[in-house]
Amino acid sequence: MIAEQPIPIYTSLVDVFGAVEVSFRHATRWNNLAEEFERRFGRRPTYIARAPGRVNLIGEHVDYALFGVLPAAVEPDILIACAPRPVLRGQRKQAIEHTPGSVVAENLDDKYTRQVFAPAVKEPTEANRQSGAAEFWHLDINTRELRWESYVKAGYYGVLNQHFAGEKREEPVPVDLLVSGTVPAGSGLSSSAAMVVASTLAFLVVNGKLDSSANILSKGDLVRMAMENEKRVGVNSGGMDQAASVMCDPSSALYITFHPSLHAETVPLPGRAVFVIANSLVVADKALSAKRGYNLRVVETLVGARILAKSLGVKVDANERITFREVAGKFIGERDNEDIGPDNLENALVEMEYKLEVLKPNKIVNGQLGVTMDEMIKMSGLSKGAFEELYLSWVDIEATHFQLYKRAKHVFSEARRVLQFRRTCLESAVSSDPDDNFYIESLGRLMNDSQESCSKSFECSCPELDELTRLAREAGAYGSRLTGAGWGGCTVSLVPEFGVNRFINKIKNTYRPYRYLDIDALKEAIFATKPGNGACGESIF
Ligand code: NG1
Ligand code: MG
Repeated sequence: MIAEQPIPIYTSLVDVFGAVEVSFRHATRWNNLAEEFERRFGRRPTYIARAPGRVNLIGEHVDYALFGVLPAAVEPDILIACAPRPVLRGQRKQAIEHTPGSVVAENLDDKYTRQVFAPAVKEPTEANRQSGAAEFWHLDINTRELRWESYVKAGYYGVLNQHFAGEKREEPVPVDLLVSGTVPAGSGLSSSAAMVVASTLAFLVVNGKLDSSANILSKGDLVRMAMENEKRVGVNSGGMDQAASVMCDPSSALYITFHPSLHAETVPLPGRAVFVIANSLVVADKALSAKRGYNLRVVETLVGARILAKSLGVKVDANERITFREVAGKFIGERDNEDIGPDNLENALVEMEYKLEVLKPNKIVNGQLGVTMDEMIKMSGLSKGAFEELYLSWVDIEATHFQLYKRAKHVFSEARRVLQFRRTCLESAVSSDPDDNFYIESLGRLMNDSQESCSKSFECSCPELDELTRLAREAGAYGSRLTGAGWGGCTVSLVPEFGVNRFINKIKNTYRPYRYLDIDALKEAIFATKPGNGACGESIF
């Protein structure tokens, strides 16, 4: 079980990347970071934490319906070099740098300015103390603005409250840290999860919470911590991003399931498959578009699940926000806390596709498949008050019509494509003919179908993403689709290994927004990546 494996702490770069992969480029970047740390803070770092970004190969907008997803770690990553700061004896605690657990955080990229902060001790209330739920430490995190240090603080927050909240009131050490990141921010490659994972890991180890065999942290533990920690920045993420950053393996994707609990399994990818990531350069403003985008989709899919359950005679408690995955399980007799497994699930999805018709409105007006708020409430069988409490009270959305049928059609077909993609990869791994193009072509087709469904049914694409995926297919990709939430950000294309450079050049010449980029910006906008290693740390002696 991957989730139960310990987080690897290495003592050499060869172990971090594997002997074959440790390139001059990697070694140079790690050494430069250590040297720059020494130049800025006057001593060597004791530890470097690494966490990669991720690309979702298939399975978009299905994690919050609790269906499985298939991401892979990418090579771009976040490195955090750190060391405890010595506290001089007799020093008066005037400057913030001398308070317990204070942090001086710097970033190699000078657009992210130096930050100094310290956690404050919170006196727990008696009720909290008794229930054991007390949070002893508080860190101010600005959730209204996007700030780089918020992700560093988010990781630290969880470490403070999990490891320094006991009765003996141990104090966290003051820390200096230096960040180097190559995951482009805001492009759907989850630089946020990489930062939170690396930060969580760095603060654990610099505080001696991971320094012996008695202090082993499992990959699953780190995922759960990072998921909770990232919520501190104000994002209710599904868990895919942190799991991928922590648990991925080279040459494989990760099949992550969330029902009945978090579980991950590696899925080998065909050796000749290269994934090229291309940024549409449209920046998806998640906060602004949430009302009509992400959050609206969450509501549409949750309400759709309740109506479907009702029509199938699946029992749902009055205050339960049942998901499509749970409805599918109950439909074929899955018990609580059971997982019927990929094959049974695939059969259930096929069988259920026809049942989704109940989500269509009685009257289709102007070809529109949407229902109004009143119609939707009526279909749910709930009173207006109960409906609003359950589905609208915790989220801000803006819509006159709700596309329950189209969204469900995407979720069910996408969940099935994930299972087909997984099965195709497993079959390819045991195939006797490694040169057979059948498997890689099948994977490409599934990716194209996913894009079509994201664009037409889930409506989370945009003209630039549609254009870029079309150009990718014309340039020789087996398949191409948006990755991440959509409405902007990156695409991922499956490209034959021997044609990667030609492919990239073609896109550079045909996707208009790339014409205005200089060489460095282009390198960040479009690049090939093979699945990489998940998070780890290196101790420097
Ligand atoms: P991105 O846009 O890559 O952050 C978001 C969600 C995922 C998932 C995808 C859509 C967050 C932090 N992540 O990913 O959980 O729902 O959209 O598949 O919100
Ligand atoms: Mg993110």
